[in-house]
Amino acid sequence: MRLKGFTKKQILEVYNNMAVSRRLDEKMLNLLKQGKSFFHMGASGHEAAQLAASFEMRAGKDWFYPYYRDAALCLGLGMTIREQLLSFLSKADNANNGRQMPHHYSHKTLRIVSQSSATGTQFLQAVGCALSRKLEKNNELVYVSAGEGTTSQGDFHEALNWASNSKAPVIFHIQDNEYAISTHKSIQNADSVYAMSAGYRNLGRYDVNGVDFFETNLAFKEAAERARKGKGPSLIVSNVVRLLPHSSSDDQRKYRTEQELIEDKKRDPIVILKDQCIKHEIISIKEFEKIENEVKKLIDDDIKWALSQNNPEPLEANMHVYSNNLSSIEPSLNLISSNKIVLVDAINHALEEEMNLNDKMVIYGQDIADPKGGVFTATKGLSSKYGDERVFNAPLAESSIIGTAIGLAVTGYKPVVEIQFADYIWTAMMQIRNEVVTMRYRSNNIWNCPLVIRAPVGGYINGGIYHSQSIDGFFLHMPGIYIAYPSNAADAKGLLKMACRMKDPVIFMEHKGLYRQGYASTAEPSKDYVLPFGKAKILSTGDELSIITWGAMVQKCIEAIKSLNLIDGQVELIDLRTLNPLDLDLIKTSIKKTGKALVVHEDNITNGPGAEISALISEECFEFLDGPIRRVGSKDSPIPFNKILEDEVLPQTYDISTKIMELLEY
Ligand SMILES: Cc1ncc(C[n+]2csc(CCOP(=O)(O)OP(=O)(O)O)c2C)c(N)n1
Ligand SMILES: [Mg+2]
Repeated sequence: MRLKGFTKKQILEVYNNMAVSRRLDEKMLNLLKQGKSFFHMGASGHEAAQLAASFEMRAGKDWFYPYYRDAALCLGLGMTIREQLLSFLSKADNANNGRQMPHHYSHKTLRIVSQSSATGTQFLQAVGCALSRKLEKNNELVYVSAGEGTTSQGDFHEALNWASNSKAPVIFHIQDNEYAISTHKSIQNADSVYAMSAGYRNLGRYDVNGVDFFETNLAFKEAAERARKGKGPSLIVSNVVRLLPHSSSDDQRKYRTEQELIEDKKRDPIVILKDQCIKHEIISIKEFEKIENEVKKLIDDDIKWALSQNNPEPLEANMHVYSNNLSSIEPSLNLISSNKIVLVDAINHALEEEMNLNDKMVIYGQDIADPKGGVFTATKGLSSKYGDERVFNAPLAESSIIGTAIGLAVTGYKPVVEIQFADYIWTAMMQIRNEVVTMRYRSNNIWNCPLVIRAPVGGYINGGIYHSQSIDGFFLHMPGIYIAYPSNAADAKGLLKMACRMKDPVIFMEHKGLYRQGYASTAEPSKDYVLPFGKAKILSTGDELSIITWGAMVQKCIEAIKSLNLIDGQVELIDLRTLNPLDLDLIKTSIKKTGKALVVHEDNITNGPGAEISALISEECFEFLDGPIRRVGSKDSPIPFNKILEDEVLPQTYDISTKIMELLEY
C-alpha cells in the first residue's frame, strides 16, 4: 500500500526524522535552561519541507549548503543525533570543535559544507559548487537554503543571476516562515519571493505548502530532475510556520499576536503528516506513538552520552587558522633569457604555466577573457588557449566572484580570480572576511578554500579616488589569508606560481603603476622559479639604518637613497615581498645590526601596515634601537585625481629621503 507514491516504510522513516528533529528542539531548550548550552535555533514547523528535500537528494553524493534552521534536513541526510548534540553542547567534536555556534552544520562525508552565521553568503558558494559539478560533467546537485528574510540580501539575487545564466545544477530552497526575527515579510520584500524571481531565464520556480511533506517533495522531485538533465536551477519557496521564537534569545510573543501563534499551530507539519496517514489508513496512531516513544528514549540516552563527552582543549583555540603547510625552499634563479619582461607579462606567464600544470585551476573575473584579456592584459591569451570553461568573464559583481570561487575551491578546484580594481573589492568583503578566511578554522580543518584573489592596487597612475586605493592594511588585520605584494617581475612570477599551489587563501596585490614600468621589469625566471612566502629580500646591505618596504615603494626608496649621495653600506633596504607571512626574522637581524628602522608603505598611515610592523620592532628589538622607529605612508585622505593633489597625498621620494636623513643623524 502506498500514499502519494510513498511506501509505508518510507513514510515511517520520514516521520521518524520529523519526530527526532522536534524532540531535539524540546530537549535542547531544556538543556539550555539547565545552563548546558547557550544558544538554540529551532526547526519546529519546518520539518516537512526539509525532509521533502533530503528525500530527493543523495547524501554523500550531492552537495549541501543548509542554513541554521535545517536540523531536519541534516537528519534526513544521515547526520546522527549525537553529532547534532555535540555541536549543540559545543563539545570537542570533529565538525567544528567548539568553534562555531550550534546549528551551523558541517559534515564532510555527507558533503554538508561548513556554514557561517552571515545570512545569504551561502547562495553564491552553492552556485560555485554547482559550477564545479558542471566542470566535472557529473550529475551531482547542490542544495542551498535560507529563510525568506535573507532573500533581501544582494547575494541572493546575484546567485539567481549567475545560476540561471549558466544553468547551474542548484536548488534554492527558501523556507518562508513569514518572519525574519521580528520583521514580517510584508516589510522585508517588494513582493513574494516567488514573484520577485520571475525574471530569471532557465530558473524553475515552485511555490508550495511547505507544511505538506508530499506537496513539497513533488517540487523537489521535479527540480532535481530538471537540474540532473542539465535544464538549470530551481527555486522552491516552501511556506512554513515558525513554531518557536527566532532563537533562544528571542520571545516572539512580543511581536506576534496570540491568535497568530494559534493559527500557526494548526499548520504543524507533523500533525498534518500524521492526519494524512491515519485518514488513508496507512499508519495507525499506535504505530506513530511507538516511534515517538522510541525517539524519546534514544534522545535521552544520546544526551547522557553527549554530556559526558570532552570539552575542546584550550590549547587548540587558535589551531587551523592556516594549513601550516608553507614551503620555505628558496629556488635557484634560472633565466629563460636575458631579455626583460614587464611585471604584467610575468603575471600572465605565471598563470599560463600554472594552468598548464593544474587542470583544476580556473581563472575568471571581469573582462578577463579574450579578446580583451583583462583591462591590464594580465590574462591575455589564456581563454583562447585553455577554453572558456576554465577561463571566463564573470558578471560585474565582486561578491559573485569571490562567493562562487569559495564554492569551487571547497570541491578541489583552484580558482585564481581577478578583482578588476582593488578599490572595488569591498562588495566582496563579506565573502572574504566571514567566509574565505574562516572556512578552515570554523570547520576544525575539515573544509578549506585555498583560492587566489589577484587585486590590482595602488596609485601614482592618475586613477583618482576609485582606482588608486591600497588595501594592505585591511588585509593584514585579517587572520586566515596570506598576502603577496611583489615589487618586480621576477618576484611576481615566482610568488604567483607559489600562490597557485598553496593550501591557503592568498590575496595577491599587483601594483598597477608597476605593471609596465621599466624599473620593475626583469629577465624572466624559468618555470621552476616558485618563491616561498615569508622570505624578504635584502636589496642593499647597510649598517646604519634598515628600511622596510614593499611594492611600489621599493623603487621610491631606491630613488630616495640615491638622491642623498650616501656612502655605500649605510642603508639596508629590505623588500618584504609578502606581508603575511612577515619575515620578522630578517627584519630583526637587520635592526640588531643597524639599530634604526624606517617603514615605508603606500597605504595611509593610521592603522596602516607600518603601525603593526613598528609595534613588532619595538616589542622584539627595543634593546637594539638607537633611534625612534619612523614611518612614511600616504596621508589619511582619499587619493585625489588631479596630479598636483595626488602628489600631495601619496608618499614621495622627498618624504622618504627626509626621514632617512633624520634617522641617520639621530
Ligand atoms: C548578514 C547578517 N545580517 C544579520 C544577521 C542576524 N540575523 C540572523 S538570522 C536573521 C533573520 C533571518 O530571517 P529569515 O531569513 O527569514 O530566516 P528564519 O530565521 O526566519 O528562518 C537575522 C537578521 C546575520 N546573521 N547575518
Ligand atoms: Mg523567516
